[in-house]
Amino acid sequence: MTDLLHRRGWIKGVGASLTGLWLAACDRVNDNPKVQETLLRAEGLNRKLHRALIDRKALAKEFTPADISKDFKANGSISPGDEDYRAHLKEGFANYKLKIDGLVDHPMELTLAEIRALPARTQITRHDCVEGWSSIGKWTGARLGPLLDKVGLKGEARYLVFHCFDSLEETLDGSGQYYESIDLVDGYHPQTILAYQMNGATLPVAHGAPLRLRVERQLGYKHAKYISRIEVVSDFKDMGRGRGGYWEDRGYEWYAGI
Ligand SMILES: Nc1nc2c(c(=O)[nH]1)N[C@H]1C(S)=C(S)[C@@H](COP(=O)(O)O)O[C@H]1N2
Ligand SMILES: [Mo]
Repeated sequence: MTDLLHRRGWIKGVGASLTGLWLAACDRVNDNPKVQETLLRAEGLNRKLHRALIDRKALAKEFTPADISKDFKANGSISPGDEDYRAHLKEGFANYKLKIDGLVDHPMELTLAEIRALPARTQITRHDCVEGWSSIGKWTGARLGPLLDKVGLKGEARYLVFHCFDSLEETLDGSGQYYESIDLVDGYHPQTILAYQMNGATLPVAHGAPLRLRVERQLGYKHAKYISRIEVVSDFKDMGRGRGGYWEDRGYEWYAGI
């Protein structure tokens, strides 16, 4: 993970410019107060960037079984009518396969049995929806980080796009189909999982069966339900209406960190 961030210049960029600034500050420009002030401000900015990255890797709060909501609200699509989804549901998802493709070395199609066999994590977390409600639930799923390592991300990979089975809005151009995207910091976050269980039971349809994203440092709409495909991209400009997600295309922020 740290390697990957290094490769993408996240950490290296911060470290290198800090060193550069330090050397410069100790050198010939030392006596120019104006330059010095600018340098100090830039260094402060780099520290903030570094701190921001560390903050983004921090864990979301986890709760105890006693905290689990009796009635976890289901929101948005709760029973997709889309034909391909209905067909999978009818078969109990026996022929469901999660596609992972795009900027990867080894595109994959995984059955639910294969997904259940991947390194898993269980967590009790609070889900916060922008509409102003929260619920606490227990989620079990495959950790996304190890799966990304397994498919192998290409150097240009920047975002993970989660394509979903459901459309919330009927449109001619397909832009009513739910989708969401996250960056690699969230993709590799230890609490980011592809959940197939909720509160110890098979994930219910209302909550995104057979597979939904839990990305615990983000608001509710980033947690894609009914996932059909994960596409690894360098950019999402040409997708949907270009803003990185169904709700982003309708005005919500792409970065919905909590
Ligand atoms: N595919 C899909 N994913 C989705 C939605 C949706 O309508 N379709 N709604 C989002 C919103 S706004 C929220 S708050 C959560 C709700 O998840 P829940 O039904 O498990 O509470 O799912 C998110 N993911
Ligand atoms: Mo939401």
